[in-house]
Amino acid sequence: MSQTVTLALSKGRILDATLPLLAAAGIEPEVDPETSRKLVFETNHPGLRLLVIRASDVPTFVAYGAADVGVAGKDVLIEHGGADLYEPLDLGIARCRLMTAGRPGAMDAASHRPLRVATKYVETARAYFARLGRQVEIIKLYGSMELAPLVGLADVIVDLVDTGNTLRANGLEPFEVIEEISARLVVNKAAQKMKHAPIGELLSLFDQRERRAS
Ligand code: PRT
Ligand code: MG
Repeated sequence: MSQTVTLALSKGRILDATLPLLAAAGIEPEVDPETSRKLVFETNHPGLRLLVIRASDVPTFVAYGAADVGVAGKDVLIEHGGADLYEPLDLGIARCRLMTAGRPGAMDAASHRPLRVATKYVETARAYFARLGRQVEIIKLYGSMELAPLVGLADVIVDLVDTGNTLRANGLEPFEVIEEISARLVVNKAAQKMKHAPIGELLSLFDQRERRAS
């Protein structure tokens, strides 16, 4: 990689799952991004630097070319729209499901009025309930969606579910799967042309790991 490639990641699950893939190829950040307050990290690979940003900002940074490549959950990509990005690789990491959930029977309780849905996935939820032909009122939240049905803010939530422990701990149950989620590699469309070789190298590095793991 003679040109520098900028890879956008987010703290938490995405970083936890991506750093081992890089490490397996001998690539290490200069300092641990999980604990550092820095936002830009050089690596021991002269052609690769990392940006560590909010998960939901990854598609935006990559779409505008502020990062060449990014790792983002399919949930975030669906909500973003994604038409302005290439999505060449399913990394198969950070898996979960985007689901509807609520108190038992909550889907049927509100049959005489629009169902109130709390979520941070406003566009995805709107499209999902439109497909079902169900009238909804969507309430945008930025986190702790599980609280909404408990305090009467919403009938149901649209949120990510992994083990289901968070739902159970709050007396909620999962209803229907909207999407199976995993982390994807996304690429800026101009960078794909301008930095074809180094981006291809990065892709094959992630791809090989995926093949060895499966
Ligand atoms: O925190 P911030 O608002 O900056 O971003 P974020 O919360 O989106 O980041 P992060 O690191 O929490 O999630 C990044 C990505 O990880 C998501 O976009 C998903 O693609 C993926 N992922 C995989 C998950 C989960 N599994 C997951 N279980 N993201 C969140 N969760 C949460 C879920 O929202 C719920 O609160 O975990 C809870 C449910 O887990 P269980 O095991 O109790 O069911
Ligand atoms: Mg979070």
